[in-house]
Amino acid sequence: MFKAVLFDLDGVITDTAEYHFRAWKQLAEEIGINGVDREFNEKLKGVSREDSLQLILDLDNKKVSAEEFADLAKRKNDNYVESIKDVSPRDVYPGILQLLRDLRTNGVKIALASASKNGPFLLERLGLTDLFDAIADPAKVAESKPAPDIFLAAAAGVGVDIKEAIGVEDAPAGVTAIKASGAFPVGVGLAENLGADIALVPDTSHLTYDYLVSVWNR
Ligand code: B16
Ligand code: MG
Repeated sequence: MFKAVLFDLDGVITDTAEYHFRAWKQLAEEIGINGVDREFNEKLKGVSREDSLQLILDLDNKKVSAEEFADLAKRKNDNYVESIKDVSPRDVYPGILQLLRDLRTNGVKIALASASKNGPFLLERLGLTDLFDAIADPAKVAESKPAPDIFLAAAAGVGVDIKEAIGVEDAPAGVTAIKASGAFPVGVGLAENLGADIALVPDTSHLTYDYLVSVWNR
């Protein structure tokens, strides 16, 4: 049996993937870059703030100074933080609270493996902090998703061998990170985005404890 579940946050626990998208789109348009649509956004999901900004600038071959780069990243984050200030427990995606409770009841460790530096703040707003045994710190890992580092840090945080852990992700970069880590990947979303070779649920209401047990034993 698996001993830990390592959760991505944005797009798995709550709908903040949408707020990230809107904040990036607004920033891009403010600097005259119009290519940040939903299709392009799939490339940004799970990717760190700095790497996301670089991908957006690359859309238009735009070069900026280090100072301007830092300023743009801050502008996006200020915008994003403003949009999540009213997040509440009602915003937890369907099925997630029950899943976390069932994992605890069954002695399975729970860790956060989010690229977001706003992760701890969001877990507080969502009322979920106490259900998590560990939160991996994205500021302390060498490489961000699609590198495996954050999932390895999350498993280490709960003292579980990565091979005995399930990773849950909504983003292509995140699925690649889980596969590279050696954890068992479970995707939330579409096969056309995440690949048809992993266990997939269309949305979190299907992400039950029994589902995880069944795919683990498949
Ligand atoms: P922040 P996840 C990721 O979170 C988001 O998917 C991605 O869009 C964002 O750029 C990244 O966190 C960094 O977030 O700017 O708040 O530090 O999906 O790994 O939970
Ligand atoms: Mg995500």
